[in-house]
Amino acid sequence: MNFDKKRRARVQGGWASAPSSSQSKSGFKSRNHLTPNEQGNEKPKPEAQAESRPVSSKLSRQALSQAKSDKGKPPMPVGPIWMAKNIDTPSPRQTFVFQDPEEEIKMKPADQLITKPGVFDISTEPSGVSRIRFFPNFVEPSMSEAIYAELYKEIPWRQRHDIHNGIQAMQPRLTAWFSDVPYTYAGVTEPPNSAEWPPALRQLKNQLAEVTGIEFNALAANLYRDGHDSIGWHSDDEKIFGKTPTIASLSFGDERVFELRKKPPPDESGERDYTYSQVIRIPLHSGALLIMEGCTQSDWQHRVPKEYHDRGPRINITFRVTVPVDNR
Ligand SMILES: O=C(O)CCC(=O)C(=O)O
Repeated sequence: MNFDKKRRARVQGGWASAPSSSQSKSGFKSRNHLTPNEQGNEKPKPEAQAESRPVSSKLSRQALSQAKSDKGKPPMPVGPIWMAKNIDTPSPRQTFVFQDPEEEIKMKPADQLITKPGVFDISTEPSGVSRIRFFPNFVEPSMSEAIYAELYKEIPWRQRHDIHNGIQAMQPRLTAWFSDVPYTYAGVTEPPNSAEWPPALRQLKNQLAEVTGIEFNALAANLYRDGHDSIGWHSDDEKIFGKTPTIASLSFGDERVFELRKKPPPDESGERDYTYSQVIRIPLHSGALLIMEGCTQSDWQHRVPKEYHDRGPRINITFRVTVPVDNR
C-alpha cells in the first residue's frame, strides 16, 4: 500500500476510489467523479423533459391549487421531508390510512401479585363482581404453629384418587372433608363426615363467623407434604356450594403461592384457551386468610402449583357453606 492509498483508507475507508480515475475497480463511482449531469447540475436534455411531461403537468396543476390554499402559510420545505429543518412540518402529500389488522391481536395482561392486605375486586364480568379479601396475618405466628401441629395430628388425612382428562391418578396431596353432605369433584366423592370437628377447627370457624357474619358448615382440608404436592387448576363451583359461594381459606405451615387465572369465553366446542388469561399470584404464609366471594368461582380458576425448591409441609383449610338442594 503506497502513501496515497493509506491516506484514502484512513480518511474515506478502504473502498474509496482513486482520485485519478472516475471509476474504481469495483465499478462504483465516487460522488466527486460523477459528470455534471450525473451530479444533477446540468440542464436536462430535451428528450428527458419530453419523457417527464405528463407527470410534471399533472403535478403542476396540483401544485397550483396547493399554492392557492397555502397562501399566507409558512413555506413548505423543499426536497425530501428528511432534509427539512423541522421534520415535524407535515407534508401536504402525506396521508395515513388506518387498516384493520387481518387477524385479531391478543395480548396477555401482565401477571399481578397481591401481598398487601385488602379487598380486591379482581373482575366485574362476565357473571358479576369477583372479590378477594386478603388478611396476611389473620392468625398470629405463635398461634399458627400450635394450630398446624393440632391439625396435622387430629385430621384423618387420606390420599385419594381423582380423574383429570379421563386419567385416574393418586392426588398429589392428602385431604379430608367435614360435612353432613357428600362432596363430589373431579371423579372423587368425599363421603359425609359428621365426626366432631377438632377443637382448633371449631375455634377458627367461630372466629370466621365473627369477622364475616357467615356460619360455615363444611370444611375441606389439604395437606401438602412438600413442594411437589399441589392442586391443579379448578373452580369450587359444585352445585352444593350455591351460585356465588363465599370460601374462607386459612393456611398453616410453609408458604406456598396461590394462583388465580381468569376464565376466557368458551369456543364453539365448549373448550377454553387459557393462553392469554390474566394471572394473579398471592403468596400464602402461615396464618394468612384469603376469602373468595361473589363470582370468583364462576369467572376464575385457582391452584397451588408444584414448586421445584425445598418446601416444608403446609395445611390449608377451606371453610364453605353447603346450601339446601332448592338453592343450588
Ligand atoms: O391450598 C390452597 O390454598 C387451595 C386449596 C383449594 O384450592 C381447594 O381446596 O379447593
